[in-house]
Amino acid sequence: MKITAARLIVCSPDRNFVTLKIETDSGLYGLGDATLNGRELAVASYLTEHVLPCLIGRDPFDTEDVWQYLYRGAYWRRGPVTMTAIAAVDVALWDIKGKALNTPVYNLLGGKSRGGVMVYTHANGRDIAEAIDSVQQHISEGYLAVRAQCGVPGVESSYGVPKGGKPYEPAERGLPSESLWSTEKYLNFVPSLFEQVRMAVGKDVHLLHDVHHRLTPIEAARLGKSLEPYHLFWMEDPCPAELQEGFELIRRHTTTPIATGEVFNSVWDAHDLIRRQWIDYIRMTIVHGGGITHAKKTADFAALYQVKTGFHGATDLSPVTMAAALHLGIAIHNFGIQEHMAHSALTDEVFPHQYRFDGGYMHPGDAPGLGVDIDEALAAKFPYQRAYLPIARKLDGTLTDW
Ligand code: EZ4
Ligand code: CO
Repeated sequence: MKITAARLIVCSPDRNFVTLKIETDSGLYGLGDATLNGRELAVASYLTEHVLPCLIGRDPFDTEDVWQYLYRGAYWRRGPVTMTAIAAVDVALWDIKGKALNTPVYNLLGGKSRGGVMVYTHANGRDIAEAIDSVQQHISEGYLAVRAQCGVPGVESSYGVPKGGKPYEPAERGLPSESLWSTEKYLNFVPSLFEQVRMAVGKDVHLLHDVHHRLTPIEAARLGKSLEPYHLFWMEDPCPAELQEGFELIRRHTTTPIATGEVFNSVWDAHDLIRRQWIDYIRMTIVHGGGITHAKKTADFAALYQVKTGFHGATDLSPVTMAAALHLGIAIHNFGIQEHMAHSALTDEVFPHQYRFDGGYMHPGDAPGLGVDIDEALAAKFPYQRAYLPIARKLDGTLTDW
């Protein structure tokens, strides 16, 4: 089999998505997600100008060789733009491979290690009462694990809290909006949030929380310690993770489990975090971390150190990435949990898919390949619109991590 064509579909059904379609001389095609939230066209250009011309004539079964060709062969390596571009190609090739062999991709990755993929979803509220309602709402939908975020008194527009009654969406059209941040107010508030949520929902529900890179290691250590009585499933991204050894300090002080890595793009970003056992869950996602080929290797490396996966799964990861994550998640032994922030009905219509939610678990479905398609005619009705993630400033105006 040979690759005959490769092109991008850039669309915005409620939010921007960049999708790669690779066609072959067999008539089969594969889809890959190339969405990098707020920097979409950089990846699109990297693919169109530099990668796609090199794919024509290659055998789509050669996922390892194509991956090395795009990684080592570029000389310049790693970084979110490059690794998202490589991921798009890699995932599209796995999709083709599954279709050609008439089997779901999970069968090429080890088969099923479990009956379903446990997912967590997002609950949020402007105040604690609303947050508790939101957690309970998701429990009644069948979720076994829920992430709780809440407005912090005295801090305008906290991370994860929706504006104006709309579902929370991490990117907004127009130029970047600004939000304010106070570590002091946050640290004083969050323990009371989880005290009340835990009291309301009982012991069995898995509760998670995303700190979104906003603390220093010693502040994160304090937070982790103060949350211990409420037995969180994890504390996510407690601090910016460029400084991997910063996590050693957090670890020394708290038994609250730690998840990090949604902004990572290769195993090298998490190499020390994993081999030193400074984290419990690695969140690097398939779309930003070099595709299924590299995510599988990263998961296998993490397994040696009893670190599990907890892949990023917000709405800026398209249904193609969600499907890929579910195929990998059901196959690997050290799967931990999968994030599931539901896409809008319009996004789901543009990307018809086989995966489904049932009683707290998701299943990738049994269609050959990934089981996701794209309705190109519908996608064309929703052209790309520039959008950005917000930025954050401290109360005195200093730019800080969003
Ligand atoms: O801010 O996906 O855990 N989920 C998250 C997300 C991220 C966005 C960034 O594009 O942290 O809400
Ligand atoms: Co996060």
